[in-house]
Amino acid sequence: MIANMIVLLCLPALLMGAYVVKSDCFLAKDCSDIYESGYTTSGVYSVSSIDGPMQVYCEMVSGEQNDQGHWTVILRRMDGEVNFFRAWESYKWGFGNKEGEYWLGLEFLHQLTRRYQYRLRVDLEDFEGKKVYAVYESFSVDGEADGYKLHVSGFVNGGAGDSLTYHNGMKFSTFDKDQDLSEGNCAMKYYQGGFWYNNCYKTNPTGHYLQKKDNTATDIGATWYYWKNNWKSMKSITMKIRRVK
Ligand SMILES: [Ca+2]
Repeated sequence: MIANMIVLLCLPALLMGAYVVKSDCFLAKDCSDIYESGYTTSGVYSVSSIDGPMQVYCEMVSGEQNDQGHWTVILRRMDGEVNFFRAWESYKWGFGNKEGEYWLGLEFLHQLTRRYQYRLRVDLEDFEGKKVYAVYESFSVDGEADGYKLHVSGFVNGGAGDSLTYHNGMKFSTFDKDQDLSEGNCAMKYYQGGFWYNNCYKTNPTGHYLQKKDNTATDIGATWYYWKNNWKSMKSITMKIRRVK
């Protein structure tokens, strides 16, 4: 309610520790807009959504690990503080803590990527501190009527290998909404969370957060097959997008 008032007043404001950035009375649609408005520090900012202002973490840093920066983070795992075993409605609208672990929400992803072209970057870190990444030059998500189907293409290898193309064209699935290509329910079988499961996955970034390597916990971790197979859970996973047009 306060945030809506701020939009009506059309004044920059500090809102609960998050910067609300506007240009010509419009709330930013993503972190690129915020960056171009002169806010170049990584942190939580507010962007517009069909529900009004929504908080998101912006990675503004430039450099090798983040190339041009101004990424809009759509998923982050880093400490296991947030439970990702959630129902369809949670994955639709998003959940978690924007300062820590969260899922931004399928509806927001659809609204953004139906209007503009986006690139996706996945950053991975293992418990030994090694970091790799994968880039997909094109990323979009269909609407709910089409199951929030994923479209990714244009893989660029940053050492991680390509675990996401296997999920291209898949609808999103949760434990209470099975749209995968498995005879069973991938989200239930691995009792993890939600993802664009196929039969079932080559990456499961919403899987259980395992504090360290655990060979007894095959297939339940937050994994990326073509880097660490399906039994080494990541220390951190970040999926983030940046507008290219
Ligand atoms: Ca199924």
